[in-house]
Amino acid sequence: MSVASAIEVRRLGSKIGAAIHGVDVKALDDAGFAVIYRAWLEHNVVVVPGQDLQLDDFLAYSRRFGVVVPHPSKSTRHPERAEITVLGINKFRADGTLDQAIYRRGGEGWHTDGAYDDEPFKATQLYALAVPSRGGDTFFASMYAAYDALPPALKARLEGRMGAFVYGGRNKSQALLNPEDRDRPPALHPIIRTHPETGRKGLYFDPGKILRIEGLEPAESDALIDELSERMIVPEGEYRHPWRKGDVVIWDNRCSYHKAAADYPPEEDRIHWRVSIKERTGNATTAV
Ligand SMILES: O=C(O)CCC(=O)C(=O)O
Ligand SMILES: [Fe+2]
Repeated sequence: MSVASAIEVRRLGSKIGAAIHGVDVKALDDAGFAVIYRAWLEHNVVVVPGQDLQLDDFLAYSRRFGVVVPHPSKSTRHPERAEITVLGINKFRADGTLDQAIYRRGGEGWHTDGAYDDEPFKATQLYALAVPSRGGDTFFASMYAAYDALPPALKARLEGRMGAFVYGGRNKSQALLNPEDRDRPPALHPIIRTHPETGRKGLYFDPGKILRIEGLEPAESDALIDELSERMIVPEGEYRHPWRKGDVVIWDNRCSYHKAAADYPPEEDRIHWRVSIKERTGNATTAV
């Protein structure tokens, strides 16, 4: 039984990331879960190593964080559980060539999941089923640290400004979407976004999904997007996760960025189950 008193929280990065020890997420009472949830709000990325989960165990644990919804990329959904995306399978096409959209998924740059949605994913959680012999880490970085490090004049210039975000952004990178899901209108979010649970401000930004900053001339918007792309990652706000089979990792898309290293030997397996989690209140409908 995973009870609160047996749970140990260990910090990973200096401003982001914590590991939870002494837990079996299948047997976690409410007080034990409260310890994990509090650690997650404080550290934004939480790693629970050494878990042995079936599909429904992973879903049941994930639902404690919010509403688990199917991801818009229909072709990569698990055949038996639409809410679970399988990362890293079917990498090779019938002709033997590597499908870069699958191999490099999440590796094109720093991002936050679901910014293209009016109600972006609160969290994303991965469960590692197979890890390669080298490479394949995931990088995380804090939006709070990014905001805190902005020059005061830039903070003032961004306050109240909205960003317009779409899947694929200015490059229209939509290879993993079915054609019928490709032309959705942009979602608008404040660039300086207050976290609904912690009340802290973060730099809510995603260079691969933002189209423009509302209310600016196109050239000024592009220049500001370039500047924010430079400023979004502050080194002391980073944590790099080296995966082990059995790791469960959840990140808070409201206050952190991440990217996959996309550098492991392609002939090796790197397979995760992934869920996308929305807030429990509000319009918790599917993202499609
Ligand atoms: O595979 C990874 O390391 C992260 C992929 C990613 O960006 C995601 O699942 O949202
Ligand atoms: Fe992602």
